Amino acid sequence: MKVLLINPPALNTIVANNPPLIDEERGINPPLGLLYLASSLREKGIDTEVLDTQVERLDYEELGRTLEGKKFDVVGITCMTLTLLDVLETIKVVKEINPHCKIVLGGPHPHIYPQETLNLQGVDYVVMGEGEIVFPQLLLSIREGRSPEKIPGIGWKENGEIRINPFPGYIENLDELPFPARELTPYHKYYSILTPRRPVTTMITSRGCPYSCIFCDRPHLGRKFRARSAENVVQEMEECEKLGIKEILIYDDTFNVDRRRVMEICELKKEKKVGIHWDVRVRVDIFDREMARKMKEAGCERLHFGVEAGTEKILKVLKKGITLEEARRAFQIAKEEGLKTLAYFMIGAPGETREDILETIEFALKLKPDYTHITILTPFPSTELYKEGVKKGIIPDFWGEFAREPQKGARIHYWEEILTENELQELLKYAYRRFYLRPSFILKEILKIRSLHDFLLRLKGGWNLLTGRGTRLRSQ
Ligand code: B12
Repeated sequence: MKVLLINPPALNTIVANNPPLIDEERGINPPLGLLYLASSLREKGIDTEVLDTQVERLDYEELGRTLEGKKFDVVGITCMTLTLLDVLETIKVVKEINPHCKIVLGGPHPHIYPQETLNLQGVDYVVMGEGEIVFPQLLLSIREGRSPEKIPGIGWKENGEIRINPFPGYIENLDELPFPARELTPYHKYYSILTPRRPVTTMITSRGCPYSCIFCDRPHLGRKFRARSAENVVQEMEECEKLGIKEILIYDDTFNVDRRRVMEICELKKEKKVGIHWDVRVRVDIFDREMARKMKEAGCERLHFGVEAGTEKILKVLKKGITLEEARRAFQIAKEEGLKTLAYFMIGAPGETREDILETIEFALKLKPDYTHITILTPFPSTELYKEGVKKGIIPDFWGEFAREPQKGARIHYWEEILTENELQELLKYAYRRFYLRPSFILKEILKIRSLHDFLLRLKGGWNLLTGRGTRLRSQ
């Protein structure tokens, strides 16, 4: 049995009020979830290939031509709510070339909407939650022509009826998982605009987040913080270094939940002389000077902090659980210890006025981060914000609608109780101009240019800022 795992093209992705650079211009990241699956399948002797259409820059015609030369019995596709249109287009191409192959979808979207996803044309199975344990079991049942009725978290169609097995829960010991099979993708091609070092890769050292921000939900990975040991993390870093990778972007929801583990990772990395650079996402309230020092000594380059708002009032509404003072302190420490910073903010929260947003913009400027990423608060499916909005009638159940009938031009609904979407768009543009068109920032960026590619990306970003492009849905 031959399995092909596909990261679909990002040609119809619904982009929720992005900053001036759209995803692909910010860099191309490996499809980490698929690489985890690939190594688990290979460990079980299942012949597996990964096709990352994004790094190969394939459109649908080229995808078709690439598939014509391949043999495969099962195709697994990773699926987010905002990438669903591309997933469906990919299924069409796959089924045209190989009508008998089975299509399996996994990722956040089928986890949230298993029933709706199974109702879509061409979808044979969905896998909820993490796929490393159950996907190999599903493949075995497909090979043997058995119904997957005993495999937890699997959804499928039987005699025209949709069946969904209860969700299995999360993988407890992440150290038991084999490292992602980076060698199955052209790993030398991944890059990020945040760093001149190439190639980059991504990594996950923990799964799950115990905090309760109303705007965020990752139900496919859960709320319980599950962390890999320092030994396991540093060993993977070492392997990345051996592959010639120059920087690792660590995508844990919150890297510093367990302080002791952070210290151990940094110490062990230094001790084993693993020199590779890295960056992480951390919370301001559980960050301190000693942690910053250790991270810097261990080759950490950049810290991403979710600050979200510049007023205590909105921080409370968002249930972020941090204060402005904690944010100020964290940025000061990071800067003093020589770490670069990226601050995330959002505008358009429930109860937020124009004055609140202007205060947030001023606060963002005062923190003096190296980069700022601001978005209009997007109610993502299954978040507390989304559920509240639908319950109160402030937004329709538009993601539910989209999950049932995915159509191009689908519109994201924002929290328009006080400010309209247009007003929020204008404020967003204003915020970006205030931050990125400061002479001090422009000069710093010019000094960072290392290549023509770098220069062109930055030029494009600047142009988008001036013209306001990139702040709208890409599918419209
Ligand atoms: C890194 C990351 C990115 C990276 C890389 C994405 C990638 N290809 O991996 C970048 C920056 C490119 C990115 C972009 C986007 N992202 Co993103 N991203 C993440 C992040 C932080 C980590 C993903 C990750 O590596 N997880 C670790 C691995 C192990 O988990 P996983 O990928 O989910 O895979 C596991 C399971 O889901 C499952 N699985 C996944 N695919 C499949 C397929 C099969 C066949 C099977 C059986 C199982 C399976 O098994 C895997 C192994 O356990 C998550 C948040 C999170 N904590 O997950 C958001 C997240 C997935 N992103 C999200 C979004 C919205 C986006 C964008 C649409 C944002 C936008 N532009 O507006 C774009 C879409 C880009 C695109 N067209 O592909 C949302 C998705 C929400 C949703 N309901 O769908 C998340 C959950 C964040 C959030 N807001 O809550 N993202």
